[in-house]
Amino acid sequence: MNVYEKIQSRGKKLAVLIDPDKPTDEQVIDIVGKADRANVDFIFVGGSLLTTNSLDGCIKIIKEHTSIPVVIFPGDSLQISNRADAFLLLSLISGRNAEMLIGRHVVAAPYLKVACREIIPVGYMIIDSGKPTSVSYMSGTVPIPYEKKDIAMCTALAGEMLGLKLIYLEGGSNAERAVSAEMIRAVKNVVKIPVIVGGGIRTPEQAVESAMAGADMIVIGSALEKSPEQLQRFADAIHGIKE
Ligand code: 1GP
Repeated sequence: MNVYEKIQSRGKKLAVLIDPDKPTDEQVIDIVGKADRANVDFIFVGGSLLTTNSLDGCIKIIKEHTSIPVVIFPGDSLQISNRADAFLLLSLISGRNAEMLIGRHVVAAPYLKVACREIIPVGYMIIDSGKPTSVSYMSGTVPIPYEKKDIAMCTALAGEMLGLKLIYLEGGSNAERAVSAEMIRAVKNVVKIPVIVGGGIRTPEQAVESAMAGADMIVIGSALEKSPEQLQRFADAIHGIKE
């Protein structure tokens, strides 16, 4: 089963996001060990701005310690490694910055073709979460307003019609408030492709609320950087949801 087939398979999924810039090698090994024991579905690797050339080395360490699929969730087109199982090719469909919709992809395409065994095109949607986040600043785009679920719905629908294979509702790393259940529900109601939700989810209860609203996969980064011991509870909560 490839990564996309696994995302589509039955049951809610949990992905742990590792920003290769932040943790030490020991911290990466620790979180990967916890993810392995908790049967986490995916490990996402990437960050809005990497200041060290750490992506490839980070994936190498992860691969040495688990067989959980590793997926690159790139902050920019330089975040490429042939060690990952899949690459999320993000088109920032909530914005109107041509570079983030197609421009960077053109530059990266020949490298991706050589380096990546599975490329998954994603409709990436940044949702306003109360204050500017790295991703909204770095992408030079205006997020969809927090309560404008109609805009989110039509944007996701257009993304699906364009042939994108996933929708990612992004509140932004460490966002003050996560994407609302109402918006997740509205988007899930109109698209058939899987919906991923991340950004500002701090507790297993919040993760369950997002999943029950329709998220097929929840991504947790910051909360686990602060308290990695929460990982088992997140996994139990997400995997305990009966569909
Ligand atoms: C950020 O969606 C991810 O791109 C995860 O966000 O770090 O807030 O969990 P957090």
